[in-house]
Amino acid sequence: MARHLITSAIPYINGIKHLGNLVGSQLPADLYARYQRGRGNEVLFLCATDEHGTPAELAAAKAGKPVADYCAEMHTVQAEIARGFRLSFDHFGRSSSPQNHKLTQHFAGRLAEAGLIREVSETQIYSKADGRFLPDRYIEGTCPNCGFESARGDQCDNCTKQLDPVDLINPRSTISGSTDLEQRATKHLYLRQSEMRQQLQDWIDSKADWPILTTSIAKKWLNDGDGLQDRGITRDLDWGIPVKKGDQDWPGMEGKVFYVWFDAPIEYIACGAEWARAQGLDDSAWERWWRTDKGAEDVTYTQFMGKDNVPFHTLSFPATILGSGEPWKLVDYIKSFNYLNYDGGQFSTSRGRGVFMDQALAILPADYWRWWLLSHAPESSDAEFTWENFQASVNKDLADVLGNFVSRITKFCRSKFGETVPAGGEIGPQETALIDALTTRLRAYETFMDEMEVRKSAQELRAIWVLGNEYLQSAAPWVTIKEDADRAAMQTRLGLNLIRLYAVLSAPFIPDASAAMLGAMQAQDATWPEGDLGAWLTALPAGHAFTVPEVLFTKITDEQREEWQTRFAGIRT
Ligand code: B3M
Ligand code: ZN
Repeated sequence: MARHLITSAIPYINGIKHLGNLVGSQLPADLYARYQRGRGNEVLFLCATDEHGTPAELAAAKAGKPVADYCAEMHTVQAEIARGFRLSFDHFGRSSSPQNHKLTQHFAGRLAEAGLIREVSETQIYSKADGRFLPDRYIEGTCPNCGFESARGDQCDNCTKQLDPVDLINPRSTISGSTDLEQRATKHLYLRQSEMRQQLQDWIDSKADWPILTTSIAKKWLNDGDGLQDRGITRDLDWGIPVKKGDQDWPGMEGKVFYVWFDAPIEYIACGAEWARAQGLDDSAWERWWRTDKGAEDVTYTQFMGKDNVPFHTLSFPATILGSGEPWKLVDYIKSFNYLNYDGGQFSTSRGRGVFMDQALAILPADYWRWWLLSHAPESSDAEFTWENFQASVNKDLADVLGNFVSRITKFCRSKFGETVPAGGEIGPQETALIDALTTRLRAYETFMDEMEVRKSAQELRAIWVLGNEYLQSAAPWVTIKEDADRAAMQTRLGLNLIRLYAVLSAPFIPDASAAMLGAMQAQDATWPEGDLGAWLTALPAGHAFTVPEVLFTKITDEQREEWQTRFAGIRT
Protein backbone atom coordinates (compact mmCIF):
# COMPACT_ATOMS: atom_id res chain seq x y z
CA MET A 1 0.00 0.00 0.00
CA ALA A 2 1.48 3.32 -1.12
CA ARG A 3 1.34 6.34 1.20
CA HIS A 4 0.27 9.72 -0.12
CA LEU A 5 0.64 12.99 1.73
CA ILE A 6 -1.46 15.60 -0.07
CA THR A 7 -1.81 19.30 0.69
CA SER A 8 -3.81 22.06 -0.92
CA ALA A 9 -2.67 25.69 -0.76
CA ILE A 10 -4.25 27.04 2.39
CA PRO A 11 -6.90 29.69 1.68
CA TYR A 12 -6.67 33.11 3.26
CA ILE A 13 -9.03 33.63 6.14
CA ASN A 14 -10.40 36.96 4.94
CA GLY A 15 -13.57 35.97 3.19
CA ILE A 16 -15.15 33.22 1.19
CA LYS A 17 -13.25 31.91 -1.81
CA HIS A 18 -14.54 31.99 -5.37
CA LEU A 19 -14.75 29.10 -7.82
CA GLY A 20 -11.44 30.09 -9.40
CA ASN A 21 -9.68 29.63 -6.05
CA LEU A 22 -11.44 26.31 -5.53
CA VAL A 23 -10.43 24.77 -8.85
CA GLY A 24 -6.84 25.97 -8.47
CA SER A 25 -6.03 24.00 -5.34
CA GLN A 26 -8.58 22.46 -2.95
CA LEU A 27 -10.75 20.71 -5.50
CA PRO A 28 -8.06 18.97 -7.58
CA ALA A 29 -6.31 18.04 -4.34
CA ASP A 30 -9.55 16.44 -3.16
CA LEU A 31 -9.92 14.62 -6.48
CA TYR A 32 -6.47 13.14 -6.07
CA ALA A 33 -6.98 12.27 -2.39
CA ARG A 34 -10.25 10.49 -3.14
CA TYR A 35 -8.68 8.66 -6.06
CA GLN A 36 -5.71 7.46 -4.01
CA ARG A 37 -8.01 6.28 -1.24
CA GLY A 38 -10.15 4.58 -3.88
CA ARG A 39 -7.10 2.68 -5.08
CA GLY A 40 -6.63 1.41 -1.55
CA ASN A 41 -3.67 3.62 -0.70
CA GLU A 42 -3.03 5.33 2.62
CA VAL A 43 -3.71 9.04 2.38
CA LEU A 44 -3.21 12.04 4.65
CA PHE A 45 -4.94 15.02 3.07
CA LEU A 46 -4.37 18.34 4.82
CA CYS A 47 -5.61 21.87 4.38
CA ALA A 48 -6.05 24.84 6.71
CA THR A 49 -6.93 28.49 6.84
CA ASP A 50 -4.10 30.99 6.33
CA GLU A 51 -4.85 33.37 9.16
CA HIS A 52 -2.01 35.81 9.56
CA GLY A 53 -0.92 38.96 7.84
CA THR A 54 -2.56 42.26 7.14
CA PRO A 55 -5.45 40.92 5.08
CA ALA A 56 -6.70 39.19 8.22
CA GLU A 57 -6.08 42.24 10.42
CA LEU A 58 -7.85 44.59 8.10
CA ALA A 59 -10.77 42.28 7.36
CA ALA A 60 -11.32 41.95 11.11
CA ALA A 61 -11.17 45.71 11.53
CA LYS A 62 -13.71 46.10 8.77
CA ALA A 63 -15.97 43.55 10.44
CA GLY A 64 -15.52 45.42 13.73
CA LYS A 65 -14.22 42.33 15.53
CA PRO A 66 -11.07 41.37 17.41
CA VAL A 67 -8.89 39.58 14.89
CA ALA A 68 -8.76 36.32 16.86
CA ASP A 69 -12.57 36.17 16.99
CA TYR A 70 -12.86 37.07 13.35
CA CYS A 71 -10.45 34.29 12.35
CA ALA A 72 -12.21 31.72 14.52
CA GLU A 73 -15.56 32.60 12.97
CA MET A 74 -14.29 32.64 9.41
CA HIS A 75 -12.53 29.36 9.94
CA THR A 76 -15.85 27.78 10.90
CA VAL A 77 -17.51 29.34 7.86
CA GLN A 78 -14.82 28.07 5.50
CA ALA A 79 -14.86 24.62 7.09
CA GLU A 80 -18.62 24.40 6.60
CA ILE A 81 -18.37 25.40 2.94
CA ALA A 82 -15.56 22.91 2.43
CA ARG A 83 -17.85 20.20 3.78
CA GLY A 84 -20.54 21.44 1.41
CA PHE A 85 -18.19 20.86 -1.52
CA ARG A 86 -17.30 17.45 -0.05
CA LEU A 87 -13.63 18.35 0.34
CA SER A 88 -12.40 15.30 2.17
CA PHE A 89 -9.61 16.78 4.27
CA ASP A 90 -8.34 14.52 7.00
CA HIS A 91 -7.88 17.75 8.88
CA PHE A 92 -8.74 21.37 8.16
CA GLY A 93 -6.38 23.23 10.43
CA ARG A 94 -5.50 26.81 11.30
CA SER A 95 -2.19 28.52 10.72
CA SER A 96 -2.76 30.32 14.02
CA SER A 97 -2.66 27.02 15.92
CA PRO A 98 -0.26 26.51 18.84
CA GLN A 99 1.34 23.75 16.78
CA ASN A 100 2.21 26.23 14.05
CA HIS A 101 3.50 28.81 16.53
CA LYS A 102 5.85 26.22 17.93
CA LEU A 103 7.06 24.85 14.61
CA THR A 104 7.51 28.26 12.99
CA GLN A 105 9.60 29.46 15.92
CA HIS A 106 11.50 26.18 15.79
CA PHE A 107 12.35 26.61 12.10
CA ALA A 108 13.45 30.22 12.68
CA GLY A 109 15.74 29.02 15.48
CA ARG A 110 17.28 26.30 13.31
CA LEU A 111 17.81 28.72 10.43
CA ALA A 112 19.47 31.21 12.77
CA GLU A 113 21.80 28.51 14.13
CA ALA A 114 22.69 27.59 10.56
CA GLY A 115 23.65 31.21 9.89
CA LEU A 116 20.85 31.61 7.39
CA ILE A 117 19.15 34.54 9.03
CA ARG A 118 20.53 38.05 9.18
CA GLU A 119 19.24 41.10 11.00
CA VAL A 120 18.76 44.11 8.83
CA SER A 121 18.13 47.69 9.79
CA GLU A 122 15.92 49.08 7.15
CA THR A 123 13.41 51.65 6.27
CA GLN A 124 9.81 50.76 5.91
CA ILE A 125 6.98 52.61 4.30
CA TYR A 126 4.87 54.58 6.74
CA SER A 127 1.61 56.21 5.73
CA LYS A 128 0.88 59.42 7.59
CA ALA A 129 -2.69 59.48 6.36
CA ASP A 130 -3.29 55.97 7.75
CA GLY A 131 -1.12 56.47 10.82
CA ARG A 132 0.68 53.14 10.42
CA PHE A 133 3.43 51.21 8.73
CA LEU A 134 2.01 49.82 5.52
CA PRO A 135 2.47 46.12 5.08
CA ASP A 136 3.45 44.92 1.62
CA ARG A 137 0.03 44.02 0.41
CA TYR A 138 -1.36 47.42 1.24
CA ILE A 139 0.91 49.25 -1.06
CA GLU A 140 0.21 49.21 -4.75
CA GLY A 141 2.14 50.72 -7.59
CA THR A 142 3.73 50.02 -10.93
CA CYS A 143 5.75 46.80 -11.28
CA PRO A 144 9.42 47.58 -11.95
CA ASN A 145 9.68 44.33 -13.89
CA CYS A 146 6.73 44.44 -16.29
CA GLY A 147 5.12 47.84 -15.87
CA PHE A 148 1.79 46.48 -14.57
CA GLU A 149 0.13 49.38 -12.76
CA SER A 150 -1.59 47.49 -9.94
CA ALA A 151 1.30 45.42 -8.65
CA ARG A 152 1.13 44.74 -4.91
CA GLY A 153 4.03 45.35 -2.58
CA ASP A 154 4.69 41.61 -2.16
CA GLN A 155 4.11 40.32 -5.64
CA CYS A 156 3.08 41.36 -9.12
CA ASP A 157 -0.04 39.49 -10.18
CA ASN A 158 0.78 40.10 -13.80
CA CYS A 159 4.29 38.62 -14.04
CA THR A 160 4.37 36.71 -10.66
CA LYS A 161 7.59 38.43 -9.58
CA GLN A 162 8.06 38.58 -5.82
CA LEU A 163 8.53 42.21 -4.88
CA ASP A 164 9.44 44.48 -2.03
CA PRO A 165 7.22 47.53 -1.62
CA VAL A 166 10.15 49.90 -2.02
CA ASP A 167 10.63 48.51 -5.54
CA LEU A 168 7.26 49.84 -6.67
CA ILE A 169 7.10 52.86 -8.91
CA ASN A 170 4.52 55.48 -7.80
CA PRO A 171 3.49 53.65 -4.62
CA ARG A 172 0.17 54.40 -2.92
CA SER A 173 -1.69 53.13 0.13
CA THR A 174 -4.49 50.74 -0.75
CA ILE A 175 -6.22 51.60 2.52
CA SER A 176 -6.62 55.31 1.89
CA GLY A 177 -5.19 55.75 -1.60
CA SER A 178 -2.76 58.25 -0.07
CA THR A 179 0.56 58.81 -1.80
CA ASP A 180 1.86 60.69 1.24
CA LEU A 181 4.19 57.87 2.20
CA GLU A 182 7.53 58.06 3.91
CA GLN A 183 10.24 55.64 4.85
CA ARG A 184 10.97 55.10 8.54
CA ALA A 185 13.70 53.05 10.20
CA THR A 186 13.03 49.62 11.72
CA LYS A 187 14.83 46.27 12.11
CA HIS A 188 13.86 43.00 10.45
CA LEU A 189 15.04 39.44 9.90
CA TYR A 190 15.99 38.21 6.45
CA LEU A 191 16.20 34.63 5.29
CA ARG A 192 19.40 34.19 3.30
CA GLN A 193 17.82 32.33 0.43
CA SER A 194 20.60 33.41 -1.90
CA GLU A 195 22.99 31.18 0.10
CA MET A 196 20.91 28.22 -0.97
CA ARG A 197 20.72 28.90 -4.68
CA GLN A 198 22.78 25.89 -5.70
CA GLN A 199 20.94 23.51 -3.40
CA LEU A 200 17.58 24.73 -4.69
CA GLN A 201 18.79 24.61 -8.28
CA ASP A 202 19.93 20.99 -7.89
CA TRP A 203 16.70 20.04 -6.22
CA ILE A 204 14.52 21.59 -8.93
CA ASP A 205 16.72 20.12 -11.67
CA SER A 206 16.08 16.68 -10.19
CA LYS A 207 12.33 17.10 -10.80
CA ALA A 208 12.23 16.29 -14.48
CA ASP A 209 8.66 14.99 -14.24
CA TRP A 210 7.12 18.17 -12.84
CA PRO A 211 4.54 20.03 -14.89
CA ILE A 212 6.05 22.69 -17.12
CA LEU A 213 3.92 25.36 -15.48
CA THR A 214 5.58 24.61 -12.13
CA THR A 215 9.19 24.31 -13.28
CA SER A 216 9.03 27.25 -15.67
CA ILE A 217 7.96 29.58 -12.87
CA ALA A 218 10.51 28.12 -10.47
CA LYS A 219 13.36 28.37 -12.95
CA LYS A 220 12.38 31.84 -14.01
CA TRP A 221 12.84 33.18 -10.48
CA LEU A 222 15.79 30.98 -9.69
CA ASN A 223 17.78 32.12 -12.71
CA ASP A 224 16.60 35.68 -12.70
CA GLY A 225 19.33 37.86 -11.16
CA ASP A 226 17.29 38.86 -8.12
CA GLY A 227 14.65 36.13 -8.09
CA LEU A 228 16.29 34.53 -5.10
CA GLN A 229 17.01 37.63 -3.10
CA ASP A 230 17.09 37.30 0.65
CA ARG A 231 13.55 37.72 1.92
CA GLY A 232 12.30 39.64 4.91
CA ILE A 233 10.50 37.19 7.18
CA THR A 234 9.27 39.55 9.92
CA ARG A 235 6.61 42.25 10.06
CA ASP A 236 5.41 45.03 12.36
CA LEU A 237 2.00 43.64 13.18
CA ASP A 238 0.17 42.64 16.35
CA TRP A 239 -1.45 39.55 14.92
CA GLY A 240 0.79 36.67 13.95
CA ILE A 241 3.44 34.38 15.35
CA PRO A 242 5.79 36.29 17.69
CA VAL A 243 9.39 36.29 16.52
CA LYS A 244 11.37 33.84 18.64
CA LYS A 245 14.33 31.49 18.25
CA GLY A 246 12.74 28.22 19.20
CA ASP A 247 11.40 28.99 22.69
CA GLN A 248 13.97 31.75 23.31
CA ASP A 249 13.25 35.46 22.99
CA TRP A 250 14.94 37.21 20.10
CA PRO A 251 16.52 40.43 21.33
CA GLY A 252 15.53 43.41 19.24
CA MET A 253 12.55 41.64 17.74
CA GLU A 254 10.06 42.43 20.47
CA GLY A 255 6.61 43.22 19.18
CA LYS A 256 7.28 41.75 15.75
CA VAL A 257 5.71 38.73 14.12
CA PHE A 258 6.78 36.42 11.34
CA TYR A 259 5.73 37.26 7.81
CA VAL A 260 2.63 35.32 6.80
CA TRP A 261 4.41 33.62 3.90
CA PHE A 262 7.03 32.32 6.31
CA ASP A 263 4.56 30.59 8.62
CA ALA A 264 1.84 29.60 6.11
CA PRO A 265 3.67 26.69 4.43
CA ILE A 266 4.96 25.51 7.82
CA GLU A 267 1.28 25.07 8.65
CA TYR A 268 1.24 22.12 6.24
CA ILE A 269 3.41 20.33 8.79
CA ALA A 270 1.72 21.83 11.85
CA CYS A 271 -1.62 20.75 10.41
CA GLY A 272 -0.35 17.18 10.60
CA ALA A 273 0.33 17.74 14.29
CA GLU A 274 -3.15 19.26 14.72
CA TRP A 275 -4.64 16.26 12.96
CA ALA A 276 -2.83 13.82 15.26
CA ARG A 277 -3.99 15.70 18.32
CA ALA A 278 -7.59 15.84 17.08
CA GLN A 279 -7.45 12.07 16.54
CA GLY A 280 -6.04 11.51 20.01
CA LEU A 281 -2.79 10.20 18.52
CA ASP A 282 0.73 10.99 19.66
CA ASP A 283 3.47 12.81 17.75
CA SER A 284 4.75 9.68 16.07
CA ALA A 285 1.46 9.54 14.11
CA TRP A 286 2.17 12.73 12.21
CA GLU A 287 5.93 12.42 12.21
CA ARG A 288 5.67 9.22 10.18
CA TRP A 289 4.26 11.46 7.39
CA TRP A 290 6.62 14.37 7.81
CA ARG A 291 9.98 13.14 9.07
CA THR A 292 12.12 10.97 6.86
CA ASP A 293 13.92 9.72 9.97
CA LYS A 294 10.60 8.62 11.46
CA GLY A 295 8.89 6.67 8.71
CA ALA A 296 8.23 9.22 5.96
CA GLU A 297 10.89 7.96 3.57
CA ASP A 298 8.28 5.98 1.63
CA VAL A 299 5.71 8.82 1.55
CA THR A 300 4.88 10.54 -1.74
CA TYR A 301 4.11 14.18 -1.04
CA THR A 302 2.05 16.15 -3.57
CA GLN A 303 1.08 19.82 -3.35
CA PHE A 304 -1.71 21.57 -5.27
CA MET A 305 -1.81 25.31 -5.89
CA GLY A 306 -2.50 28.19 -8.27
CA LYS A 307 0.43 29.48 -10.32
CA ASP A 308 0.81 32.63 -8.22
CA ASN A 309 1.78 30.43 -5.24
CA VAL A 310 4.49 28.50 -7.09
CA PRO A 311 7.52 30.68 -6.21
CA PHE A 312 6.79 30.32 -2.49
CA HIS A 313 6.57 26.52 -2.78
CA THR A 314 9.49 25.93 -5.12
CA LEU A 315 11.91 28.40 -3.54
CA SER A 316 10.95 29.96 -0.20
CA PHE A 317 9.46 26.97 1.62
CA PRO A 318 12.10 24.50 0.40
CA ALA A 319 14.71 27.05 1.54
CA THR A 320 13.17 26.88 5.03
CA ILE A 321 13.13 23.08 5.02
CA LEU A 322 16.58 22.55 3.53
CA GLY A 323 18.06 25.34 5.62
CA SER A 324 16.85 23.70 8.83
CA GLY A 325 19.21 20.82 8.19
CA GLU A 326 16.61 18.49 9.63
CA PRO A 327 15.05 15.50 7.88
CA TRP A 328 11.67 17.00 7.02
CA LYS A 329 9.77 15.61 4.07
CA LEU A 330 10.21 17.75 0.95
CA VAL A 331 7.51 17.90 -1.68
CA ASP A 332 7.80 15.27 -4.42
CA TYR A 333 5.41 16.77 -6.95
CA ILE A 334 3.85 20.21 -7.36
CA LYS A 335 0.71 20.36 -9.42
CA SER A 336 -0.05 23.97 -10.30
CA PHE A 337 -2.91 25.62 -12.14
CA ASN A 338 -3.51 28.62 -14.35
CA TYR A 339 -6.42 30.95 -13.67
CA LEU A 340 -10.10 30.43 -14.21
CA ASN A 341 -11.78 33.53 -15.61
CA TYR A 342 -15.40 34.48 -15.18
CA ASP A 343 -17.60 35.40 -18.09
CA GLY A 344 -15.26 37.64 -20.03
CA GLY A 345 -13.20 38.95 -17.11
CA GLN A 346 -11.40 37.87 -13.98
CA PHE A 347 -12.83 36.39 -10.84
CA SER A 348 -11.98 38.91 -8.15
CA THR A 349 -12.29 38.62 -4.40
CA SER A 350 -11.49 42.26 -3.76
CA ARG A 351 -14.00 43.41 -6.35
CA GLY A 352 -16.58 40.71 -5.57
CA ARG A 353 -16.73 39.54 -9.17
CA GLY A 354 -17.82 36.00 -10.08
CA VAL A 355 -19.44 33.16 -8.18
CA PHE A 356 -18.31 32.51 -4.62
CA MET A 357 -18.35 29.09 -2.99
CA ASP A 358 -21.32 29.76 -0.71
CA GLN A 359 -23.35 31.22 -3.58
CA ALA A 360 -22.58 28.25 -5.80
CA LEU A 361 -23.84 25.77 -3.18
CA ALA A 362 -26.97 27.84 -2.62
CA ILE A 363 -28.08 27.27 -6.21
CA LEU A 364 -26.87 23.76 -7.07
CA PRO A 365 -25.41 20.73 -5.29
CA ALA A 366 -21.66 20.26 -5.10
CA ASP A 367 -21.39 17.57 -7.78
CA TYR A 368 -22.60 19.88 -10.53
CA TRP A 369 -19.83 22.37 -9.74
CA ARG A 370 -17.21 19.74 -9.10
CA TRP A 371 -17.84 18.15 -12.47
CA TRP A 372 -17.74 21.36 -14.45
CA LEU A 373 -14.76 22.80 -12.63
CA LEU A 374 -12.64 19.67 -12.80
CA SER A 375 -13.54 18.83 -16.40
CA HIS A 376 -12.55 22.40 -17.34
CA ALA A 377 -9.59 22.77 -14.97
CA PRO A 378 -7.18 25.52 -16.11
CA GLU A 379 -4.23 23.21 -16.68
CA SER A 380 -2.46 24.01 -19.94
CA SER A 381 -3.84 27.55 -20.11
CA ASP A 382 -6.30 29.85 -18.37
CA ALA A 383 -9.91 28.65 -18.66
CA GLU A 384 -13.19 30.50 -18.64
CA PHE A 385 -16.44 29.91 -16.83
CA THR A 386 -19.51 30.85 -18.80
CA TRP A 387 -23.05 29.98 -17.82
CA GLU A 388 -23.77 28.57 -21.29
CA ASN A 389 -20.86 26.21 -21.06
CA PHE A 390 -21.79 25.21 -17.53
CA GLN A 391 -25.39 24.50 -18.53
CA ALA A 392 -24.30 22.51 -21.59
CA SER A 393 -21.88 20.30 -19.74
CA VAL A 394 -24.15 19.61 -16.79
CA ASN A 395 -27.05 18.78 -19.09
CA LYS A 396 -25.07 16.64 -21.50
CA ASP A 397 -22.49 14.87 -19.39
CA LEU A 398 -24.29 14.49 -16.11
CA ALA A 399 -27.97 14.39 -17.02
CA ASP A 400 -28.04 12.93 -20.56
CA VAL A 401 -25.11 10.56 -20.36
CA LEU A 402 -24.71 9.35 -16.78
CA GLY A 403 -28.07 10.17 -15.19
CA ASN A 404 -30.04 8.86 -18.11
CA PHE A 405 -28.14 5.59 -18.19
CA VAL A 406 -28.81 4.92 -14.53
CA SER A 407 -32.45 5.83 -14.74
CA ARG A 408 -33.16 3.84 -17.90
CA ILE A 409 -31.64 0.57 -16.81
CA THR A 410 -33.03 0.61 -13.29
CA LYS A 411 -36.53 1.56 -14.43
CA PHE A 412 -36.50 -1.01 -17.22
CA CYS A 413 -35.42 -3.73 -14.80
CA ARG A 414 -38.06 -2.78 -12.26
CA SER A 415 -40.83 -2.90 -14.85
CA LYS A 416 -39.81 -6.23 -16.43
CA PHE A 417 -37.97 -8.18 -13.75
CA GLY A 418 -38.71 -6.35 -10.50
CA GLU A 419 -36.21 -4.72 -8.16
CA THR A 420 -33.69 -7.53 -8.09
CA VAL A 421 -30.85 -8.33 -10.47
CA PRO A 422 -32.34 -10.76 -13.03
CA ALA A 423 -31.02 -14.29 -13.63
CA GLY A 424 -30.38 -16.03 -16.95
CA GLY A 425 -28.30 -15.76 -20.12
CA GLU A 426 -24.56 -15.61 -20.78
CA ILE A 427 -22.53 -12.71 -22.11
CA GLY A 428 -21.75 -12.81 -25.86
CA PRO A 429 -19.42 -11.04 -28.30
CA GLN A 430 -21.09 -7.67 -27.88
CA GLU A 431 -20.53 -7.73 -24.13
CA THR A 432 -16.96 -8.99 -24.49
CA ALA A 433 -16.26 -6.10 -26.85
CA LEU A 434 -17.78 -3.67 -24.38
CA ILE A 435 -15.68 -5.05 -21.51
CA ASP A 436 -12.54 -4.81 -23.65
CA ALA A 437 -13.31 -1.21 -24.54
CA LEU A 438 -14.07 -0.38 -20.92
CA THR A 439 -10.86 -2.01 -19.78
CA THR A 440 -8.79 0.07 -22.19
CA ARG A 441 -10.51 3.26 -21.07
CA LEU A 442 -10.24 2.32 -17.40
CA ARG A 443 -6.48 1.82 -17.63
CA ALA A 444 -6.16 5.17 -19.44
CA TYR A 445 -8.28 6.79 -16.73
CA GLU A 446 -6.00 5.37 -14.04
CA THR A 447 -2.92 6.61 -15.86
CA PHE A 448 -4.30 10.13 -16.19
CA MET A 449 -5.41 10.17 -12.57
CA ASP A 450 -1.98 8.93 -11.45
CA GLU A 451 -0.44 11.75 -13.47
CA MET A 452 -2.96 14.31 -12.13
CA GLU A 453 -4.06 15.16 -15.67
CA VAL A 454 -7.39 16.42 -14.45
CA ARG A 455 -9.11 17.31 -17.70
CA LYS A 456 -7.94 14.20 -19.48
CA SER A 457 -9.16 12.09 -16.57
CA ALA A 458 -12.58 13.71 -16.81
CA GLN A 459 -12.70 13.04 -20.55
CA GLU A 460 -11.80 9.42 -20.00
CA LEU A 461 -14.44 9.01 -17.30
CA ARG A 462 -17.05 10.56 -19.53
CA ALA A 463 -16.02 8.19 -22.32
CA ILE A 464 -16.56 5.29 -19.91
CA TRP A 465 -20.09 6.54 -19.21
CA VAL A 466 -20.71 6.94 -22.96
CA LEU A 467 -19.68 3.33 -23.62
CA GLY A 468 -22.41 2.13 -21.29
CA ASN A 469 -24.98 4.35 -22.94
CA GLU A 470 -24.03 3.17 -26.40
CA TYR A 471 -24.15 -0.43 -25.29
CA LEU A 472 -27.59 0.02 -23.81
CA GLN A 473 -28.80 1.76 -26.93
CA SER A 474 -27.61 -0.98 -29.25
CA ALA A 475 -28.27 -3.99 -26.99
CA ALA A 476 -31.77 -2.57 -26.39
CA PRO A 477 -33.00 -5.04 -23.76
CA TRP A 478 -36.49 -3.57 -24.17
CA VAL A 479 -36.45 -5.04 -27.73
CA THR A 480 -34.51 -8.20 -26.89
CA ILE A 481 -37.01 -9.14 -24.21
CA LYS A 482 -39.66 -9.73 -26.85
CA GLU A 483 -37.76 -12.71 -28.35
CA ASP A 484 -35.15 -13.75 -25.80
CA ALA A 485 -35.92 -13.06 -22.13
CA ASP A 486 -32.66 -14.68 -20.91
CA ARG A 487 -30.57 -12.48 -23.13
CA ALA A 488 -32.47 -9.39 -21.98
CA ALA A 489 -31.85 -10.47 -18.37
CA MET A 490 -28.12 -10.79 -19.03
CA GLN A 491 -28.02 -7.34 -20.67
CA THR A 492 -29.89 -5.83 -17.76
CA ARG A 493 -27.67 -7.56 -15.20
CA LEU A 494 -24.60 -6.17 -16.91
CA GLY A 495 -26.22 -2.71 -17.03
CA LEU A 496 -26.88 -2.79 -13.30
CA ASN A 497 -23.30 -3.86 -12.64
CA LEU A 498 -22.15 -0.95 -14.79
CA ILE A 499 -23.90 1.40 -12.37
CA ARG A 500 -21.74 0.04 -9.61
CA LEU A 501 -18.69 0.50 -11.82
CA TYR A 502 -19.68 4.10 -12.50
CA ALA A 503 -20.21 4.72 -8.81
CA VAL A 504 -16.72 3.51 -7.95
CA LEU A 505 -14.91 5.23 -10.82
CA SER A 506 -16.80 8.53 -10.55
CA ALA A 507 -16.47 8.93 -6.79
CA PRO A 508 -13.42 11.22 -6.96
CA PHE A 509 -15.31 13.64 -9.23
CA ILE A 510 -18.92 13.41 -8.04
CA PRO A 511 -18.96 11.81 -4.59
CA ASP A 512 -22.63 12.42 -3.81
CA ALA A 513 -23.92 10.89 -7.05
CA SER A 514 -21.50 8.05 -6.50
CA ALA A 515 -22.91 7.39 -3.05
CA ALA A 516 -26.46 7.57 -4.44
CA MET A 517 -25.61 4.99 -7.12
CA LEU A 518 -23.93 2.65 -4.64
CA GLY A 519 -26.85 3.07 -2.25
CA ALA A 520 -29.40 2.28 -4.95
CA MET A 521 -27.43 -0.79 -5.99
CA GLN A 522 -27.15 -1.76 -2.33
CA ALA A 523 -23.53 -2.48 -3.07
CA GLN A 524 -21.46 -3.08 0.04
CA ASP A 525 -18.19 -3.44 -1.76
CA ALA A 526 -16.84 -0.34 -3.49
CA THR A 527 -13.28 -1.49 -4.04
CA TRP A 528 -11.54 -0.43 -7.23
CA PRO A 529 -11.65 -2.82 -10.24
CA GLU A 530 -7.98 -3.78 -10.16
CA GLY A 531 -7.98 -7.10 -12.01
CA ASP A 532 -10.23 -8.67 -14.63
CA LEU A 533 -13.04 -6.23 -15.29
CA GLY A 534 -15.37 -8.91 -16.72
CA ALA A 535 -15.30 -10.79 -13.43
CA TRP A 536 -15.64 -7.58 -11.42
CA LEU A 537 -18.79 -6.75 -13.40
CA THR A 538 -20.53 -9.87 -12.06
CA ALA A 539 -20.29 -8.80 -8.42
CA LEU A 540 -23.99 -7.93 -8.22
CA PRO A 541 -25.36 -11.46 -8.74
CA ALA A 542 -28.79 -12.61 -9.85
CA GLY A 543 -31.27 -12.11 -7.03
CA HIS A 544 -29.43 -9.12 -5.51
CA ALA A 545 -31.94 -6.42 -4.52
CA PHE A 546 -31.66 -2.80 -5.63
CA THR A 547 -33.83 0.30 -5.78
CA VAL A 548 -34.46 2.84 -8.51
CA PRO A 549 -32.59 5.96 -7.37
CA GLU A 550 -33.99 9.47 -7.33
CA VAL A 551 -33.09 11.51 -10.39
CA LEU A 552 -29.31 11.89 -10.12
CA PHE A 553 -29.00 15.18 -12.01
CA THR A 554 -31.67 17.69 -12.98
CA LYS A 555 -31.11 19.65 -16.14
CA ILE A 556 -30.44 23.36 -15.94
CA THR A 557 -33.19 25.20 -17.80
CA ASP A 558 -32.64 28.25 -19.97
CA GLU A 559 -34.65 30.32 -17.49
CA GLN A 560 -32.41 29.27 -14.63
CA ARG A 561 -29.31 29.99 -16.63
CA GLU A 562 -30.53 33.45 -17.55
CA GLU A 563 -31.57 34.21 -14.02
CA TRP A 564 -28.15 33.22 -12.62
CA GLN A 565 -26.37 35.05 -15.39
CA THR A 566 -28.13 38.22 -14.33
CA ARG A 567 -27.83 37.61 -10.62
CA PHE A 568 -24.07 37.05 -10.82
CA ALA A 569 -23.29 39.70 -13.40
CA GLY A 570 -22.73 42.39 -10.81
CA ILE A 571 -20.52 42.77 -7.85
CA ARG A 572 -20.92 41.11 -4.50
CA THR A 573 -21.09 43.61 -1.66
N1 B3M B 1 -3.07 31.78 1.32
C1 B3M B 1 -2.55 32.37 -1.00
C2 B3M B 1 -3.77 31.84 -1.65
O1 B3M B 1 -4.71 31.41 -1.00
C3 B3M B 1 -2.10 31.70 0.25
C4 B3M B 1 -1.63 30.31 0.03
C5 B3M B 1 -0.75 29.85 1.12
S1 B3M B 1 -0.14 28.25 0.79
C6 B3M B 1 0.94 27.94 2.05
O2 B3M B 1 -3.78 31.90 -2.86
ZN1 ZN C 1 5.10 42.60 -13.02
